[in-house]
Amino acid sequence: MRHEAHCNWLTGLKLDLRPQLQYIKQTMDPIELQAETVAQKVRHYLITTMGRTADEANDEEFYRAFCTSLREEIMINWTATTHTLKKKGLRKLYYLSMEYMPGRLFGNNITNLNAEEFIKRILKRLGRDMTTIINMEHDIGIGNGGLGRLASCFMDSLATLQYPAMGYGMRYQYGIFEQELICGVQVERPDCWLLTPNPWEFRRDTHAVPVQFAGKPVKRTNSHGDEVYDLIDCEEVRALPYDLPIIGYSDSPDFSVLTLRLWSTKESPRNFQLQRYNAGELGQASENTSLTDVLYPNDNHDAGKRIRLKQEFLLVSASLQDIVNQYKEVHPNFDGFADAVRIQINDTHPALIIPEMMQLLTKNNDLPWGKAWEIIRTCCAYTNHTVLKEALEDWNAQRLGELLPRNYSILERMNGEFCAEVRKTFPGDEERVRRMSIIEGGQVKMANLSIYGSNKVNGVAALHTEILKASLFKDFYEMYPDKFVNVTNGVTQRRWLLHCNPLLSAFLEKRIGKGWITNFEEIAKLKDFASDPETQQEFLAIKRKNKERLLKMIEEDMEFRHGHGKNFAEENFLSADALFDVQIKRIHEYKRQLMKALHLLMVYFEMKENPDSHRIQRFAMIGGKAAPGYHVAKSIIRLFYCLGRTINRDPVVGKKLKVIYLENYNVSKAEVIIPGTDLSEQISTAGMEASGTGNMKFSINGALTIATDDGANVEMRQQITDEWWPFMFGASSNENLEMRRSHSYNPLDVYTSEPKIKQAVDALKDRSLVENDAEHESLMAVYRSLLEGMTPDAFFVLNDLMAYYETQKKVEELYQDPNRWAEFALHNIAGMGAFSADVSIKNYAEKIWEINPCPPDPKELKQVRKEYSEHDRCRVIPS
Ligand code: F58
Repeated sequence: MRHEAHCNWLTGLKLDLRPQLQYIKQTMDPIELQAETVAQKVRHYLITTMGRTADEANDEEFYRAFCTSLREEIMINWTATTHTLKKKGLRKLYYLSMEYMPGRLFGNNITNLNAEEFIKRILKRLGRDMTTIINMEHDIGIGNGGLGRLASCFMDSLATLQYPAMGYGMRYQYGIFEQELICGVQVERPDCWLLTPNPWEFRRDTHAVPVQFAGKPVKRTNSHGDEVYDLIDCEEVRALPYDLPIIGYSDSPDFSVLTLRLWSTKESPRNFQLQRYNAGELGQASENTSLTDVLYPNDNHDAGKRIRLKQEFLLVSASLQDIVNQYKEVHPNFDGFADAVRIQINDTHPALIIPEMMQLLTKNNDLPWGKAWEIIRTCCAYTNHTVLKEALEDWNAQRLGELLPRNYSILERMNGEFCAEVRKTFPGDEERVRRMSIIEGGQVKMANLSIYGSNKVNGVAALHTEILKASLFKDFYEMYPDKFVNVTNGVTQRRWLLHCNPLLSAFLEKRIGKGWITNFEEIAKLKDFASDPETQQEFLAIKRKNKERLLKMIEEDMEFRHGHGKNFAEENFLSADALFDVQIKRIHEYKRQLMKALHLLMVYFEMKENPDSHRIQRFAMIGGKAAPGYHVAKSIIRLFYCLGRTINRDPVVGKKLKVIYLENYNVSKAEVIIPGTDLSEQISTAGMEASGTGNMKFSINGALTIATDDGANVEMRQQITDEWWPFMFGASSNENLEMRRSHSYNPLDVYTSEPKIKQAVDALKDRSLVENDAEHESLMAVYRSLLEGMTPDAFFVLNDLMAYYETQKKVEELYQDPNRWAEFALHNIAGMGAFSADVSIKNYAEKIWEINPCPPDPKELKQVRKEYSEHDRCRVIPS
């Protein structure tokens, strides 16, 4: 019978499963039967792709065979979604980002397919443990932090909401470095996420495209008289894409699967430059094969490096060619391009798409400059993620001219036209022209280019967008007020609640159903339960379990890294009774991890004097990576190490206060840390954190937030309401702005007038925390950043420290009343409906892209299913 003959589509080999299936059919229910079919497929892949039987395969091999089986379910919908988008020819969004942070895919894919229970059954049949198998996957960290993780949350929402969209990025061989702490010193190790084959990626040789660098431009004119340039003697690099499927959440089998296309120059042997090698230039010979090797590990800082510029152009040029190729498959000319294509520039890193599009339209496709410009300005939109001046991208004009001569000529012409436009709008204001110019002082200003070339510019939280309009991009706002819009960030509740916190998800389902999974505004229904003591007790019990899970994870991680998990736990942990006080994010002075450290010192000194001065136990955890060249940030990490050593070993204080550093913080660790947190630390210098997204993840997992009124904290407070937002403190962004403008702040005043602060700061230099000169030097660097130099304490740490200290007292007080604490936490969760990435994406879709959902066409699905042949199907979702 057709259904019983198992045909292996990979090899054409016939596997006859009739005897097994007949036996199974008689003895099992249909779900068990399906589970056995998948289990059989896993065994099958183990043999056909690895030559291993199920009993001998190790966990990694097993993980890969399992994913390969699961993939089959996805491939049908992926093919059907792609066909539908192509056939319908609707407007499509292309999200361009140099960074993504998908984390692990396997577990999340299972969640989005709604298949946990089923997968557990299969693994049980195969005698394997789900957590062990899930942990076999490398965490994909091809980004630095918030910006990259936001891009991944957005991909999840785009797929779930079934928008016509595609993501482009870079397949860095080495993602964000692995952080190892050796006696508190950060050591960066390569992140070898591609050590074993990645079962989720598909190499697409047929979509490879050439990207050209350097060379001599030869001028000619197009048929409209516009100057265009052919390149001779240039370097041509082959960009090869690898596709990752992004599975939209659904409880039906008709889910969408979108494509995240990542470019690589690695696996194209012709990118090796033999002539250079023969000339003895070994490094340069392999420059292009290694172009996509390494992610630049700076967050909120522009490195200005040549290879980075090449990477950015590679993303831009390859993606644009790919977009145009897709367009041309269904359109005869460019008349419909502006209508069909939307390109989101994720920060300025892909902004060279603006001149590159001009070059492609005017030269390759003979469009007049004016028309091409209209198209560009209609298609492109730009998201800004920072107000920090040092993070704004400027490229050395000469370098850009040498590497991308044609783009540079185009930029010069664009800049000429732009400056003329500014002069026309603001006659006689040459200073303004200078400030707004795209090329100025030998630098190309990428933000200025991005604003000029975009249809819309958005900030990532209301306060941030206001700051852009009022200061950073004030000139531009005055010229193009309608361009500026706000789209507040959000996170996907699928990964950051449903997947990472199964206990809390079940708790929610019991009370408010499952609607929140795809419509997070429904989370507001939880308010009705917030004052119910039984609900509070259940919430507290779940929190405790998640805290225990977190302790176990840290212990196992310490055992794995340093071989001393148990000893480490005994010396450095407090139990789940303690307040779990967590700050996890990149280490940066504006994020003020230093304020956390100084507060811990203040508490330490108080407890030393009087052990009963603090009534609760506090377990402080800090995690995050420092940019490799950011010395003060690395010194702050070392300070935490010294603090932990001093405090944790103290026979008296150590019973109530402990401090640990969570090594190598990444997405999969966040999935365990966040549900196990009581207190979320969001304490940036007001006005400096564009939005924050960690703040949202903690809050939806039932942590209370201690926060300055910065970034999206402001809107969280408004939504949750001041009544349930008890731990706000510190100077406002306007106050900080004013202090900076008037140079009125002097940290020495605070230091001398507040004895508690003086005592904590003095500990940085009096050697009481250190064991050697190197540690002393690090702590002195921190000390000097606070009190010495041209702008001491540029991030106003000491200015807010007393307020922070007082607010932490309120935290301790509330924590002593668990039910009341739970009531606050429940109100905090309930107030978070607006901070789903779904909401952000709907806002982008309405305000910026003007796109509509497009689910896979049922006819396409049927057709693909038929072609795949039902009988060979590895059904993961029970039909
Ligand atoms: C972050 N930026 C913001 N940049 O700091 C954060 O407030 C915001 O929530 C998040 O974006 C999402 O909007 C950020 O992560 C980077 O890491 C860049 C990487 C490339 C170099 C420049 C910084």
